[in-house]
Amino acid sequence: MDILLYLPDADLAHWQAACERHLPQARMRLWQEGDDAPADFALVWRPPAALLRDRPGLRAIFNLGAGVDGILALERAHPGTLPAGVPLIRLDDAGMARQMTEYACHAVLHYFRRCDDYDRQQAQGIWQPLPAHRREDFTIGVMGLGQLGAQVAAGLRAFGFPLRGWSRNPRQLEGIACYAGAAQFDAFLQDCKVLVNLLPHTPDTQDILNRQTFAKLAAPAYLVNVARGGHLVEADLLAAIAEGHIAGAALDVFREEPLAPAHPFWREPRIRITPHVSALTLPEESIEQIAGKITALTRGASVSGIVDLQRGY
Ligand code: NDP
Ligand code: OXD
Repeated sequence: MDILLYLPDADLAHWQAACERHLPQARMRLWQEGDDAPADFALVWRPPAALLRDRPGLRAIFNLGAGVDGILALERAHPGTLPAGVPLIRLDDAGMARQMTEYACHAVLHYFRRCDDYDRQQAQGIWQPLPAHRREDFTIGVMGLGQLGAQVAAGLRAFGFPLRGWSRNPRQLEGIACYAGAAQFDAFLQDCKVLVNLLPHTPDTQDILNRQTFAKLAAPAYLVNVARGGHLVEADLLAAIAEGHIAGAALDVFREEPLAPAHPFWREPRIRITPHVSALTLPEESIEQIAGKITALTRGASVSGIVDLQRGY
């Protein structure tokens, strides 16, 4: 069995060692420019079109992340890159939900406990206790209740905050008021003090974090965007912060990554920035999951995580 790996900026030796442990029967090679030899499976993150197009023998493509917007954008730009009939399979959690929960809880608690204010006070040498936020007024809305969003909502709920969630199809999650579809979006937003975005980036969700959305939150509100930069209208966030409607934001993802040195977000003290690290792809967990799916596919069994190309996630 031949496996082709493409994962820029990763510790590839680590990935190959994990592959040897979980798929000892496989020969894994790193894709190099000009490699058009057969492969049974491709394990890729934001690959060049030449890696996938017309690849002989390809039985499945494993996306080495949860979000497939990058690879679907490649298909839109170069139609036919994704070979017809070859499933595209995303990572199902694979250790990312716990990381996302840690990140979201940290961001929310940092704001809830007024650490942003105390950081600013410390910078000026000010000792001044501030009134606490009331937990019962601190409704948190989680956009996207999938592999990651559902666990993030459950993790935040453990701190006793009122929790809401929003998805495309109706969901039922213990202790979380669930809303679904465009028709219930406004009701979901109303009274939220914090918005945590865990939607996939699709044509339906592009620019969804915009001035109109912010206006429906309970001011001043806080934003945690850990999904994709394409969800956020950056100028609208800066304007909402300047107007005081949004108190601040924790942003892990950006329209252009890396975020350009001249970007105004760097100079807005109410925005906290991390470089797309809220949930990293973990080699051991990912390869273990993929190995299980390869074994199942080889037996002719079905697997979870097959991307619906029409839906876009
Ligand atoms: P899933 O596909 O498991 O879940 C997506 C959720 O979003 C589902 O609940 C889905 O609804 C909902 N949804 C999709 N479209 C809409 C819509 N138009 N309106 C309302 N709800 C919608 O994704 P994951 O939880 O695994 O991941 C979410 C995203 O997080 C990824 O797509 C990726 O962009 C991002 N991510 C970021 C990382 C980082 O390091 N910053 C790391 C990993 C992921 P339904 O349940 O009805 O289908
Ligand atoms: C992902 C990511 O989608 O790392 O998995 O952003």
